[in-house]
Amino acid sequence: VEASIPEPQRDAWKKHSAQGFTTKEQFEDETVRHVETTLARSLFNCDELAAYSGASLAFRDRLVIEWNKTQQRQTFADQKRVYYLSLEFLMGRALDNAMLNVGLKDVARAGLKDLGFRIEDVISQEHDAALGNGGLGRLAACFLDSMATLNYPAWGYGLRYRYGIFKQEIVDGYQVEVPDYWLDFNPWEFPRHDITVDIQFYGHVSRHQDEDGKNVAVWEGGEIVDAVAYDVPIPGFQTPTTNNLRLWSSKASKGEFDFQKFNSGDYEASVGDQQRAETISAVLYPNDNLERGKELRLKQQYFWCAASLYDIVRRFKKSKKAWSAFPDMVAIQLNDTHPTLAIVELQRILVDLEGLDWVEAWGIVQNTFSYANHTVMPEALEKWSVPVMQNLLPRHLQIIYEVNSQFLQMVEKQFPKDRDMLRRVSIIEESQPKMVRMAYLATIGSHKVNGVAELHSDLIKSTIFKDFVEIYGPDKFTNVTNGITPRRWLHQANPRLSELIASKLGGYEFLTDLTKLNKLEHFLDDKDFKKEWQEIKYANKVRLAQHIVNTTGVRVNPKALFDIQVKRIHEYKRQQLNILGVIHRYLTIKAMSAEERKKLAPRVSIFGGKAAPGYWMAKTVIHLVCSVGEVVNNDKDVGDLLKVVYIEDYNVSKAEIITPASDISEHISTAGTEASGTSNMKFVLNGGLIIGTCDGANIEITREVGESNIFLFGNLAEDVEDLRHAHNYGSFKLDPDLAKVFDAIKDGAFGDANRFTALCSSITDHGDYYLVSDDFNSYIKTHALVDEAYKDQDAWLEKCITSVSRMGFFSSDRCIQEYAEMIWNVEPLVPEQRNGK
Ligand code: GPV
Repeated sequence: VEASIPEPQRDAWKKHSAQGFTTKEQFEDETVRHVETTLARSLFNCDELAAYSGASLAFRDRLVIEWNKTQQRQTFADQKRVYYLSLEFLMGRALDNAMLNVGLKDVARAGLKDLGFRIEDVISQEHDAALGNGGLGRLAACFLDSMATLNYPAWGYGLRYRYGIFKQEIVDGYQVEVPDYWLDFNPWEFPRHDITVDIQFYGHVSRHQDEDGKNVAVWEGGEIVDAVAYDVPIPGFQTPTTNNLRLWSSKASKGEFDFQKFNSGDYEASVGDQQRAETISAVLYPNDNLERGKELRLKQQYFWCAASLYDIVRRFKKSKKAWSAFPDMVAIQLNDTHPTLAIVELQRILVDLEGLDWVEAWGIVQNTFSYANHTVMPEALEKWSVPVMQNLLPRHLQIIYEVNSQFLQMVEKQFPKDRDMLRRVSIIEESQPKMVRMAYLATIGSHKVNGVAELHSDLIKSTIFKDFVEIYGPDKFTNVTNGITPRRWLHQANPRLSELIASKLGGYEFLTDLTKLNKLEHFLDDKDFKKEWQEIKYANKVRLAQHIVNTTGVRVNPKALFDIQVKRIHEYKRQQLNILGVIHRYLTIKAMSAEERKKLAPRVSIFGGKAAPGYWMAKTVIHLVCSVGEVVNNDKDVGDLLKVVYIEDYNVSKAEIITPASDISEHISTAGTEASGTSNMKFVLNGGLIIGTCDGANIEITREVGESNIFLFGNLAEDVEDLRHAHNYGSFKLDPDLAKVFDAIKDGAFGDANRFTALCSSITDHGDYYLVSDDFNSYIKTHALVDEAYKDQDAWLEKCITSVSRMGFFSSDRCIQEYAEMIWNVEPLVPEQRNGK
């Protein structure tokens, strides 16, 4: 308040208030000004990167103006806000998105042309913001877009990793990881050096009497690290609302920076301390669907939770409301269990620092938090060792024990004498060492828990949270099926398709109400429309083919059927099933007569995705794909009938090129393992069909688009357990077609067979946990159906258009509305539209 300009000077201030550009002339003014002054370059020294920088700074100015106004408006409105806590935000590029969201891409295109640049070249200068691994991080990014677009007062909180997900290079058919230093020039973040929070680690807990004679816990000693805020503006689409993503960066605390060492000349040791502090936010853990329990990861989690909670509580305290009003002003959404310590931290703040009574504080905590679960796979469920937590966060461990003790007392009253129930639901697993089960803590500390697709939400209720459904009743558990933002995944990635749709529907309303796509079904007989649709798909395939030849040297025929699987490499996602199927196709082609080959539809099998650096089996799958490509692509017998390519370094900006170019995409996880999947939605929204299992959101996609418009295969989730049991205790019978594929591999058809022994034997000798053999026949047969269907291009096109028209449900806007109404209980804050919008 002391920093605000006195009343008499405010008019002068307002007169000079920044406006930002709206016309082409102004855009050029601003861009050139930034190139010449902010960047200190000139027209003799302006490459595409400088043009990108200048244009970005011009757009950034516009965003910042609305961002400031949005924050003022939200503060003034004094209503409930959402805080979305996620360790990952996979944002991708910002400039293209900013241009489209503020509705000035055409202005920028014309302006850049005047200045001597092509907009596409300028946009592609930007380095992806890749602070995430896969679906979980990208979901967070889609949610930010939807929350801003729907005018919800919402903040994202995350970590500002110095190194995001590694860059993948494929060298001699193997994945090589290269560090991704992305912060060299990042115009989209604002350091807030004035917003710094002290974060404590280690130390011990002692007990003191306060003035009222109350016994309070005091956490003392240990070390302090500073959290510095970096803010990123998140513009909504066609609305002035511009929300904030706050990312915390770690730094040695000023108080802690060891001046003793510094002054005594031990400069190196003192710098070493600095670097140790900075390690906390240095690197994103590159595991997807896997937790490894490393102490540094726990440090990251607490650092980020404590800084975010401090910020949220400080904002609440400014409103001078009673603590009981906290859940009326604050909804905190936990993206998986990674931020579960926020629950404990809020309880600590309320009880230890603010002096609330335990029970009242715990009520506030439960009403504030909600938790979204993203997997049932045991290896991905977070557990932290009690000794590790005891050392790093002694007071938090005490609080967890107290929460557990009160919870177990409640359970014991409800289920007297059920010792096994108490053992099963305890937050503390009685293992060696003892472990804190974070999913249970998150469930107990939240008022709602949701899964991310219907099947997944049902599965968590019958497996990991079965006992908790008995204890709390079914209403605590709910489903919110994932979605994707149509702005990035249709309008930005596939501008021509978006434009064609708009021309038929009479405008772009479908981008903010995706259910409007259903009107497309009226144009199934419109020949010109269908022709243009097909031309757009073809152009998108040509663009991808160009990318493939540029990056791999392999020439693929854009008239062939493009069959794409791009996602993190994981055994449960079954890229191994895909490549084994490709080998089967290759062997089949080799055995055919020239006549038979003529009848075959040419295919391009496209793979992409990163393997966690320590995931040896996943890396072997990449190597097998590359090795098969090496053989198949150079086999004269095969020619265009089959090509196999691995696209290096799959990320958000590559996805924007790949997604619009599929004829069919693969979503073929073992039933019951993929919580939802979101790339399935992206591909169908872009006019591609799916081959998939009855898993995750595939099931709901089938319900929406109709069974005749999707290629489903394989065993059902309900049968998986029995099949696995039969593998282990009955006799395992390898599928005969798959056996032939393994024979070819073992014969060295794709190079040294030893490199693939473990991959093959995981299926043939070690229980085939992911049911590759069980689903193989069904998979092959379904691919034959795909081939057949593709021959009738007219019918195929009709399937595609019909599917797109029925994808309205999968907008992340619908998701956010469900969260807002069912879980967060927040209202949008709709701004007055300016400039006659
Ligand atoms: I747990 N997911 C992810 O990307 N990383 C993780 O560590 C975990 C889950 C994914 C699921 O695998 C997808 O099925 C889901 O669509 C996505 O989270 C978003 O909910």
